[in-house]
Amino acid sequence: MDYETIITETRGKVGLITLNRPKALNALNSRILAELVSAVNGFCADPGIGAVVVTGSDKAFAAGADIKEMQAISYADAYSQDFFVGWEEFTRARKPIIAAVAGYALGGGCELAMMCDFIIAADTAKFGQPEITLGVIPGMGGSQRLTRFVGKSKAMDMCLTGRMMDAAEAERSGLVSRVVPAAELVEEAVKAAAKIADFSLPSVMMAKEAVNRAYETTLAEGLRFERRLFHSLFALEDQKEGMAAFAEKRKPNFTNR
Ligand code: CO8
Repeated sequence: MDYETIITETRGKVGLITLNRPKALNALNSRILAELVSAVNGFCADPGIGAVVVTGSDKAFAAGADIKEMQAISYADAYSQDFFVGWEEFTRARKPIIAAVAGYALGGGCELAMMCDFIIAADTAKFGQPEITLGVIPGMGGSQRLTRFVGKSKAMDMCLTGRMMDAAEAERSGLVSRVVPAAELVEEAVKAAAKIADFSLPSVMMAKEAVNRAYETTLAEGLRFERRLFHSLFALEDQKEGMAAFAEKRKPNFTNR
């Protein structure tokens, strides 16, 4: 499929999506949302793909929702169309998605990165929720996900002052999993995704589901959920293969069965 606002490619078992609205610093409009969701769904449906990387440009992962598209929207339209509800579909992807962030990840851009399973940041990355400076508040999950990532004090600071956080602070605060030199960002993210894609896909998907459950439920329920998933993995050939390979001191050959 031909896309206008993103570029898709495959690198081995990794699907790579590059946001591509350079003149608007990858501002997220309805078109980019539709294309991103379509690309992610396509990669999730492709049995040859085990993980996905979403990245932007050197200057901006994404500088937020498209302010020029949003500015004329009435309350009636925003409410009745449930404006931007489509982003929820992005979070329903079952294969892992890594955000590779360089430059600005602001507003909806920061929120998109947080919708991914983890964030690898270039040392040039800058995260922020500057919506307050526009007379609004985060609307794609920033007030909720940022608070879970970095805690109340820092999330309040970010959402109330609109200030940006650099890559080092983002790593210190738990927002990003690792920081790499900007020139190596995509290569490092694809390498991490390729490593994941080499594991057994059902166990990768269950690991993602189990970690995500930690955000949605009590500890006792989460532990029970994890244990039941763990038990179910013993029904897979990949569990037999993985453990046999360890005992036989060889590399496992997972077949996703
Ligand atoms: N929307 C639309 N266009 C943008 C955006 C944006 N978010 N960000 C940048 N652009 C455009 C600029 O208008 C400019 O276009 P033009 O050349 O036509 O004037 C071009 O990108 C380059 O930008 P700048 O000239 O401003 O570049 P600078 O290097 O000087 O500054 C900044 C870079 C600091 C990133 C600056 O562009 C900026 O502050 N951008 C806006 C950041 C922002 O406020 N983001 C939050 C947006 S609101 C949001 O994300 C809400 C999400 C929730 C929605 C949920 C709905 C339910």
